[in-house]
Amino acid sequence: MRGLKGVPLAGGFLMRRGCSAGVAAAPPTVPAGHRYRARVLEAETLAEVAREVERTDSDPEGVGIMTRKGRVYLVRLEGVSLKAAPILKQELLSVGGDAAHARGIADHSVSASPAVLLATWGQYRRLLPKLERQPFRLRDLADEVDRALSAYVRRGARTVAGAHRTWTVGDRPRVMGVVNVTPDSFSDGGHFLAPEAAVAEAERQAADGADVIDVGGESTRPNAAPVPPDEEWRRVGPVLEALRGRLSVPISVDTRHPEVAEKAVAAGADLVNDVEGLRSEEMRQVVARTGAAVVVMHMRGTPATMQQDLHYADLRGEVFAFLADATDAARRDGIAPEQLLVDPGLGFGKSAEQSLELLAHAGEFRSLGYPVVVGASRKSFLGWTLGATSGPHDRLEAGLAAAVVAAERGAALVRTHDVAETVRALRFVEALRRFAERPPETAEALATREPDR
Ligand code: HH2
Repeated sequence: MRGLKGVPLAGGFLMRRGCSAGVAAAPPTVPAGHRYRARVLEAETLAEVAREVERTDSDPEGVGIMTRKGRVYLVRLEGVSLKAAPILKQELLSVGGDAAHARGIADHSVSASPAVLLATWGQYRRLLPKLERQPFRLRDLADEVDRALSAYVRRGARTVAGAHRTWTVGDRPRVMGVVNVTPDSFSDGGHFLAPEAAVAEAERQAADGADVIDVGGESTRPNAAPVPPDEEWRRVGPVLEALRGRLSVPISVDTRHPEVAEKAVAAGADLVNDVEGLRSEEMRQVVARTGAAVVVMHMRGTPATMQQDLHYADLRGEVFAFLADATDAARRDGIAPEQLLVDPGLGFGKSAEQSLELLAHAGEFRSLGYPVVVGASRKSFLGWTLGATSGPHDRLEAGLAAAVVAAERGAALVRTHDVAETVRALRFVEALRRFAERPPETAEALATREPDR
């Protein structure tokens, strides 16, 4: 490759015109300049692509057409069968995209393969109807790709349905404040064990701009001793009773015990924050019966065991599969889509590097179609980036940076102990997003923001 006299390009080379292998080029007579002002544009969303195309004074009809070509979306699939994979690749190539799959598909040494599809919005629109006419379950595959893409590009307000009220997320990054009524939580243990202290903290957080208050009675830090449900209720019950009708924002109960969740909803909680991700059938029944909203969080094992085995063959794939299966089971058990939120569970059975990977890719979980919650506040993976001696209270700035990254990736709700600071940091993200996503002017281009059915 070097012999091509190329310019390094992130692992590859761009060939200079007029150069051939092994032949030295004549030195340029004039220094390379910027006659055309060549500038690589940053356009993440289709709206941004449309605005850039518009600014060439392009024909309005052309804006829509070109916007669909302006950004490649990568979609990963698991378990594509030996029979389906070659057809999928062929159909993608026929519309100008491509698909990666295992080498073993060619020589039939594997029976199934993961796949990564690479195509523009317009290419997917042409691909999906073609796949619908194909055998080997490619119709189902097309439907799932369609749903994932539509969910991923969807931005803007949506309603969450709680037990006693509905509220809005997605219009701007929102904040879930944490109040731990525990003696042993890793960062605020013992501060709010007295009900009056917990109620005052909840009121303070609401005044500071929290959009939801999450009240918990059991620490789920690594190796925490489990708390029996009756003890957990003794802690959170009086706080929830006292808060009933006192706050204008919804209340969440952070519990993995169905009996606590049920009593909490009866005492006014709107949302159940289940760190066990609705693994318990009884919990799914409580949520379905009470109509509570629910955060489905990924955790391996229990807080007592979760840090014992940190090996994942495919971290993001495993977390995604868990959340997909858990939300599918929830829907089968009568929980409505508007009740569901998902959370990759940073720090829950993950190393520091793994939590960073999940945070960096938090936007992928939007493909599931539910609002994404991210909790990084004061966690040890933040400390890991700062050096071994840092404690939970040295992590404010890193926690704010993590909140900003999560919101930028499209998290709807950021869970934090530092409400006032996080609200201020996320106002900035909101301003940035509103600017970046100003709708394009032409109606045709606007239409490209929506799935093109
Ligand atoms: N993190 C903690 C607890 N609950 N819930 C969701 N949905 N996401 C999280 O990341 C999350 C959570 C851990 O933090 P904290 O409650 O402050 O600590 P402790 O479990 O020690 O009480």
